[in-house]
Amino acid sequence: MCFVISLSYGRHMAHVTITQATYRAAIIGTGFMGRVHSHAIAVAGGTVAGIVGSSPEKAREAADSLRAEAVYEDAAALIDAADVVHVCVPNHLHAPIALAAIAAGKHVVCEKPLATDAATARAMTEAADAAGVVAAVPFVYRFHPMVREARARVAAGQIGRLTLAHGSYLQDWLLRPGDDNWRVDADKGGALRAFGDIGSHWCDLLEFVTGDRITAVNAQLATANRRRSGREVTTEDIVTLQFATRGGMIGSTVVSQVSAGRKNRLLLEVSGTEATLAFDQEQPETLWVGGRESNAVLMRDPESLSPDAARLATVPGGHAQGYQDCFNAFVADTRAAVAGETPDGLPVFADGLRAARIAEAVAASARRRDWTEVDR
Ligand code: SOE
Repeated sequence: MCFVISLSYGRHMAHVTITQATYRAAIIGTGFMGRVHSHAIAVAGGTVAGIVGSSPEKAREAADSLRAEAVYEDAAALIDAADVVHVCVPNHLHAPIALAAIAAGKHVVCEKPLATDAATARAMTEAADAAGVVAAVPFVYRFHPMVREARARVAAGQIGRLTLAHGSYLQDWLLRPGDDNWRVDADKGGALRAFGDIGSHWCDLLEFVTGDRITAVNAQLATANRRRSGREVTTEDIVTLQFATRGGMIGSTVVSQVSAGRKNRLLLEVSGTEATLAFDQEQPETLWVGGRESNAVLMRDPESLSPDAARLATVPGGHAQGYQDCFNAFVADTRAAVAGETPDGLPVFADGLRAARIAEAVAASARRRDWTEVDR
C-alpha cells in the first residue's frame, strides 16, 4: 500500500510517494558505493539494518557514515535480518551474495556490472525471476530528469525516425600508471573493465532513451597503462565502438578511463529525421535540442517537463540536482517496487544481463577484429 502526498511550494508541485512496506536494508560492501546507497536508502525512508565490510575493522569504521544499526561479520546473518540486500562489493562477488540473498527470499539491489560474464548474469536473473523478488541494478543515469525528458520526446515522435546515435563516456581517474583499484584486475572486476564499469551505463542509456536495441558491434580495445603498481594489466583503458540497432540507427561511442580532465563525462546525442537531442551527464540540468531552423537548451524546470521527468525533479528549476539525486530516485523506485508498484524505468537484473551480453559481444568483436552480433 502507498500514499501519494502532493506538496506545493509557490507555483511548484512535488509528489512524494510514501510506501508502507518496510525497507530494512543490508549493505554488503562499505566503499564509495556503499555510502551512496546508504544515503539513498535514508532519503527513501528506509533504514540500514546492518553492514558487512571486507574486514570487521573496515565495517566498524564505516558504520556511522553508513548509518548502520549494526555491524555484522557474517553476510548470511545480515541477509536474514534484512528485507533488501544492497550488494556493493567488487564485481566477482556480486553473484554469490546476490544468489544467497535471493535464495533467502530477499529483494536485491546489485551494483553493475551485474556479473563478470553473461552466463552468470543470466543465472542471477533467472533466480530472481523464479523467486519473485525485486532485483534492481543501479543504472542510475536513467534517473536524471532531462534523460526522462529526452526519452519522452523520442517516444512522442518529436525527433522523427532515429538515424544516428553517438557519444562517449570519459573519465580520468585511471590516467596515471600509479592510479589503481580492484576494478583493474580481471579476476575481481571482469575481463572488460572500462566497458563493464562505464560503457555499460552508456549502452543502457542509449537503449533506455531510444527504446531501440543494439544488434551488432565492432569494437577496439586499448590498454594505455600496461603496468600499474608494479603488475601487468590485461583490462582495457579505452574502447571505441561502432554499432547498429534493430530500429535502423547506426552510431559510435568512445569509452575511456584515461582522458585527462574528463571526470565523469557521459555524452549521448541522438539524431532523427526531425531533431537532435544531446545530454551531458556533467551538465545534467539541461538538454540540448537541435533543429534545422534553431537550437534550444532546455532547463530542468518541472513546470515545463513531461510527467515522468517532472516526477523526478525534486526541487524547482535552477536548484541543481545531480548524481546522488539519481541514486535517491532509483532507491525510492526500488522501494516502491518492493511495495508492489511497477515504477516506469526501474533498471532490473534483465537490464544487467543485457549489458553483460553487449559486453561479451564487444570482447568477441575486439578479439576477432570484426563485427559481432549481440543477440545471436
Ligand atoms: C567508477 O568508474 C564509477 O564510480 C562507476 O563505477 C559508476 O558506475 C559511475 O557512475 C561513476 O564512475
